[in-house]
Amino acid sequence: GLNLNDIQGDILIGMKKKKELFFFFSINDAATFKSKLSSDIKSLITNTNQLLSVSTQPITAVNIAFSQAGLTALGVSDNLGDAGFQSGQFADAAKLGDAGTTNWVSGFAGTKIHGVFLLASDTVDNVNNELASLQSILGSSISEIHRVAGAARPGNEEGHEHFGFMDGISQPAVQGFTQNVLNGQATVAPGELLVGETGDSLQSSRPSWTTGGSFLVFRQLQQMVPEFNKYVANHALSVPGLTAQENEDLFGARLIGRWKSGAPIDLAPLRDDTDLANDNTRNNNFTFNHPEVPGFVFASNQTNCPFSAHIRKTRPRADLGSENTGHHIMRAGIPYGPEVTDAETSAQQSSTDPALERGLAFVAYQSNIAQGFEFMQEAWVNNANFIFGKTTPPGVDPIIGRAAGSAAETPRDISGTDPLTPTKKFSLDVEFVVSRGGEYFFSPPISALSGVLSA
Ligand code: N7H
Repeated sequence: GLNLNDIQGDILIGMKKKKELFFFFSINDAATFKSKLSSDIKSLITNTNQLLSVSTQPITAVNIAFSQAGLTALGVSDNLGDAGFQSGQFADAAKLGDAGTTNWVSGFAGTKIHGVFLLASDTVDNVNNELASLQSILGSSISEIHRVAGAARPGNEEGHEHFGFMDGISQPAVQGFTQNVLNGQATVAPGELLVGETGDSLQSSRPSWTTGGSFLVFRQLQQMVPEFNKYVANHALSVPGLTAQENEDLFGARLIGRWKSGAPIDLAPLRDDTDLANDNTRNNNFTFNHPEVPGFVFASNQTNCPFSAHIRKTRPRADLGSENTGHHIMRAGIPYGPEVTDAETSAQQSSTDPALERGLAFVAYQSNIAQGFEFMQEAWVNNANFIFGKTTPPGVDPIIGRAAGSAAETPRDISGTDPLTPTKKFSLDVEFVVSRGGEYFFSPPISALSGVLSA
């Protein structure tokens, strides 16, 4: 079985707090850092068992992860067996479809970042206190490179990302770990998410100290919210029987594959259904295929959900015949940045004020970056011909898709969004999500913090 006392808490269940700080650092003095890592830091790291019960959750949960440059700085020369991790995310920018690296935060550009602390709690004060104690333990052995302060959105928007859509609904269930598998949830072997566990195709060649660790992909994804809202308003559909507002909401929902409430459009194709959204026995229980509908042709029918919808591009369900694709990730991101201001809304201005940058602090865990995040972004999201075998090429994912190797704002043709004329294309010439860069990390088993990583 899995050693839940050794696996960091964020990987399988997420820290799920209202505030989460990502503190990116470099290591200046490896000897001091290692000694503190083992003597003081290790005992502050939150494991999976601690998070499973409210009574054992710390006030502020803490996780830690290292980049390849960080392992090298610590003198760890073991090959973890992951090419993406080894070269770092900056080297991967073109492959991911980032429009160059001019939008990258300077801290992410290169391989300066050695590690990241993830600090999660109910309040910013708790998070800052915990950070202060980590900094006082580590002193000048580390330097801050960058930070991203995540926060759940206020009031009724809690749990929703900045475009307004409920997030965190669909996650893979893990064999031997997930207690109640929900209808329509994909079940994966633990080794698809955790290095060295059953189902990790490189299990036999991983260094033994890495067992139970996971690769953490971090991306700072800026969201152009006023632009998105304006675009959706300007592209309202004209489905008979719907009000103007409903036709506008339907266009937005068809970009994502879910309504803002979280209800899947595959089950609620015309209007939002909040009962469906709130019922976790139903809100994942769909496959995009409808054999129960007479004459339904899976290769051409986009009446309920476009082939290009974000949740279909990133988890094609019945389109691939089986869930056994080997391309699943566990997501643990949180929004960052302020709410849209009245001035932005009334002026319908563009998101140009750096003080108002907002987006998603995207976090994905997997045992193999090439098969997880990279594959999803490159082979599915950014591939205009995926989902394969359909009568109309879907185009890229309208939310996060990029035309490969192109500059920003290159028009991308997307189809399927109009249920009345599913072959109709529209040309997307704005970027709703701009990559500000990120890094690839390894979230080690906690035992390694007083083992190989501090030796
Ligand atoms: Fe996505 N969004 O609001 O549009 N995502 N995502 N994502 N995403 C999902 O089902 C969003 C991003 C996945 O199992 C929902 O939990 C935004 C990247 C996967 O059915 C919503 C950004 C990648 C799923 C969003 C963003 C993915 C998923 C529905 C960037 C990987 C689950 C809620 C700013 C390359 C699919 C839910 C499934 C769901 C949004 C990024 C992947 C609302 C705004 C970079 C696998």
